Amino acid sequence: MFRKGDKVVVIGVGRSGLATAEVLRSRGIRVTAYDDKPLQLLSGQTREALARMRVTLVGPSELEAAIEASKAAVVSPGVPLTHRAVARVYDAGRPVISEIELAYSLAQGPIIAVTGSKGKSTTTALIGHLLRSAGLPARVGGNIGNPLVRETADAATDEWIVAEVSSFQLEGIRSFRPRISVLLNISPDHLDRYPSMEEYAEAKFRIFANQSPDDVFIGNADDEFCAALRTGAGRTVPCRALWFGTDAADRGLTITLEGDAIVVRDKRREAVLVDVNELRLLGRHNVANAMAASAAALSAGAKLAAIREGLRSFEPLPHRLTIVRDDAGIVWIDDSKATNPAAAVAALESLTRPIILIAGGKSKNTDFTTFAAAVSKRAKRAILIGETAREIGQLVEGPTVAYAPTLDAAVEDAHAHAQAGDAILLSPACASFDMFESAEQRGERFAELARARAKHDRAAS
Ligand code: UMA
Ligand code: ADP
Repeated sequence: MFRKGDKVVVIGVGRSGLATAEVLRSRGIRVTAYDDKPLQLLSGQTREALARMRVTLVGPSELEAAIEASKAAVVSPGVPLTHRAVARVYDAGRPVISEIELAYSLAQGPIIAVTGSKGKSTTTALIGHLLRSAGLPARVGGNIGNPLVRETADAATDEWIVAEVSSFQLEGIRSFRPRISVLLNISPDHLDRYPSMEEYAEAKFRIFANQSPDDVFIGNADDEFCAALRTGAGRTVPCRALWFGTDAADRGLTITLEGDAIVVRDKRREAVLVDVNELRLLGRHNVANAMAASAAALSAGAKLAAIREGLRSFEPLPHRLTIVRDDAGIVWIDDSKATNPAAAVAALESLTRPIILIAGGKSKNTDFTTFAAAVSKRAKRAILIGETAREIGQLVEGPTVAYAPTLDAAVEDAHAHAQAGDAILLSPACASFDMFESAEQRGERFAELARARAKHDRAAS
């Protein structure tokens, strides 16, 4: 894509932008960076990294000249394509590409790309685990946290690259073509960036836009937006499609659920993969993720026995329905990564204990009606925090609703009202950025507070 000596502008100097700059610099490409934050507001680490790579950060007044001198711009996923800096790149007639497009241009091995509103990280990590269990070399990267460009730049030709890709990343692709694509589900999310669900879904559909007839698409037949692709009435998938879903009577499904058994059915066989009770992952939503990951691993050539073993041994990722404390009869569950209503509904439906829920946070313009109905049905107390607290609280009927100014105060309230047998669940249904730097930081604070309460309880008894 670029030759030694070319100039490139990198827009946004977070994880994605810094990795892009690093990989480009290592190939002798000259990089200028732009960020809405001026240099003095960036972290010491970022400033050091820019200095080490000899990348200059330009301000708004120098940006135009930098773009004019450059061949293209690589845009970080958090920067919308409507951003004024990106508009200037378009005005100058230079290509705007995303980091995953750059990553793709460097990739030597085959790519499995996973998208969806929820379940991406779990499914991506699980596919990596299943491939490795089957003895197939694999790397995992992308939206999951480690920028894809670093992984593809280092990968060997026979290594599978399992990439979690967000709608933001897919907006900026041109030729990104995964050998296997996975679309898990589409539920309301990021409606602060997309004007409608249709436009959000279109960004997700870009995952298969460049696939060829020899490639594979894996879709969720239970999901309304995915299932529409199956009828062929509207948009169609340009390659072989495999479907997973829970309707055992549907003979068109390659992976399905019969009772508690995940079953694989294809031309060659009909075999039970695993009993869902053997999974270490909680909830029906994770059964869908396990089905999707199994379909991807099978398509990549993994053997059934290895997939079976991998499904049994996979541990849930942190902050996704993770038990952080279990004593005095009370279970504390960190589900901070439930950053949209559908994920929080999945959590409420996965637990059988009485629930004291802590929810709320930064708005993404999603509707909370379905979530509030699930709270009304499943929670005994809802403690609401952050920007969206009142909006959610007004919709909840039945359980006691309390408002807390901080997560610390919410945990205090939850602990004061918990009885043996209860679950204290942090499943916010919202982003974290109104109170925390990230969902991880929010989850870590919750776990820290839960453990501190444990010490306090032990000291008191
Ligand atoms: N910035 C601007 N202007 C803007 C927005 C951001 O200048 O309008 C600057 C910020 O000041 C900051 C930098 O851009 O310096 C941040 O870039 P970024 O928001 O793209 O974040 P990164 O740190 O590069 O992380 C990104 C993904 N973040 C987003 O898509 C928002 C990470 O996904 C991903 O793990 C990482 O690249 C590595 O690939 C996070 C995420 O929240 C987990 N993703 C969303 C989600 O999962 O829902 C899509
Ligand atoms: P993503 O990477 O898409 O955000 P994760 O695997 O990190 O997805 O999970 C984030 C949150 O979404 C967790 O709370 C998890 O329990 C929930 N979740 C995971 N898979 C699904 C799914 N298929 N449907 C709804 N919620 C899900």
